[in-house]
Amino acid sequence: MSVEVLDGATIVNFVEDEEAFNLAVRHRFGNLDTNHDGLLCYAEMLKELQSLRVFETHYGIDVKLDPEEIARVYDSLFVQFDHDSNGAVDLEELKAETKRMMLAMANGMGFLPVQMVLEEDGFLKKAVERESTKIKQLLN
Ligand SMILES: [Ca+2]
Ligand SMILES: [Ca+2]
Repeated sequence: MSVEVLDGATIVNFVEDEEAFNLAVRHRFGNLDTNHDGLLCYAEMLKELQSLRVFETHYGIDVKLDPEEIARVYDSLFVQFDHDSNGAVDLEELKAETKRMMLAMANGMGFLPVQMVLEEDGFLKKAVERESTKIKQLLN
């Protein structure tokens, strides 16, 4: 985990950089697909769903949720990724849904930079890294 400052544009630039984004999704997919069958089942997707941190509040207050409620939310998130409803998430589905979610997040953030705690190796972290490499290249 690390604290980074990012804004909507950083995310949009990353998602629209086909090469960088595809590479990040493929890398993520490979990490999640622990049995290497080219598909993510629910158990494999759980790690990704948890990293979306839907239960984190913005105010640092821990909400107590019962496990059934949490399972229901993860179920509905999984269905959102599984576009063709075959019970597994393939690379294209992961890519499409990650893209959609990141763009939605960027929309919500607008142009004001916000400070966020980012997971190492997560998509947002990659977006920030990509942006800072680009800035360094411009400065050189
Ligand atoms: Ca698998
Ligand atoms: Ca599917």
